[in-house]
Amino acid sequence: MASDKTPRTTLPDARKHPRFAGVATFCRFPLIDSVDPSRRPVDWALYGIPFDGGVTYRPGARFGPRAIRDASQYIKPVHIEHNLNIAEIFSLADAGDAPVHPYSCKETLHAACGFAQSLGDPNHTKLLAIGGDHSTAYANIRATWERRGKPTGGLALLHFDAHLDTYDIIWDEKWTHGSPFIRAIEDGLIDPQRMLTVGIRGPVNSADDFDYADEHGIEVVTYEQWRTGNGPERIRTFLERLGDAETYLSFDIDCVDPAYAPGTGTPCCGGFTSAEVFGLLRQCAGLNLVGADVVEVLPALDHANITTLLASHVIFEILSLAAASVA
Ligand SMILES: [Mn+2]
Repeated sequence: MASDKTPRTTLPDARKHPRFAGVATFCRFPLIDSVDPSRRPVDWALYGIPFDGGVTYRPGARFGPRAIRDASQYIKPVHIEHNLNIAEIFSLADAGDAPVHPYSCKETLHAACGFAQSLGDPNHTKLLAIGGDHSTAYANIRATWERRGKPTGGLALLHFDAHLDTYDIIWDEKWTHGSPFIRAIEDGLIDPQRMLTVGIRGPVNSADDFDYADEHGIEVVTYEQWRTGNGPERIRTFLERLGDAETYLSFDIDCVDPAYAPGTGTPCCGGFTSAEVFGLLRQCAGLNLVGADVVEVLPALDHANITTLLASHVIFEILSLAAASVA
């Protein structure tokens, strides 16, 4: 797999600059201000949204971006199954953290969306947000839609999660980590007929929880349907139906079993292993991925960095599947 291609992302040589030294950026990518856009337009800008004011249970995901940066120092650029080097295919940059308003979910989403829209070249750069709780996904979906989806209607959505996240109002509040997709659908950012949610499992509050998905045509594959039922076939059919539609990927770390991802706010037992979820992500190669997020990592409840390490590998898998589609 030796290559003589010029890298589009300059990474520090780990044989000269140890992975445990220096200021941590996501996956050791350069800071966005150090990338000369006239020489090398940024293909994917990664940025943090350190906000957890939208949670309904255990807080702490505001510390996610910083902890994931630290754990991601061990990410290397070559994906052996896709047979590619993400640093050769993409110019990748860490754009720092979006501004947040810790006492206001709505103001945070507005500020984070504005920040995301300012990154790189609006006609070219794609956005990968690292949360933060799942409410922050709305900001990156809106910024991505402004860049990509607006002329063609709503974006397609691939959603990995233990929870549906289409709950309307919780504690009199419309903007929570249970509601990013209902708000994005209401605002026309996401086309529910081209939305797939994978990894759902119980217990749930009420059987009615599934009504919104049923009424709007959202394809829901529970973990058990994936493991023992027709889930894999339905996922394949969904991906074929998407074709080259502009697709956003939202990855809640709690789709993975708490044995593999204990550091999260609303854990749900009996989910994907790390290897299973990597397999699913690899199966999505070929998608026209135009934006993504990785959310709900709660470092204070993590053990031995299991969850932050997994989140950084999920970021690598997402960038690699995007690279596999253009390589
Ligand atoms: Mn979620």
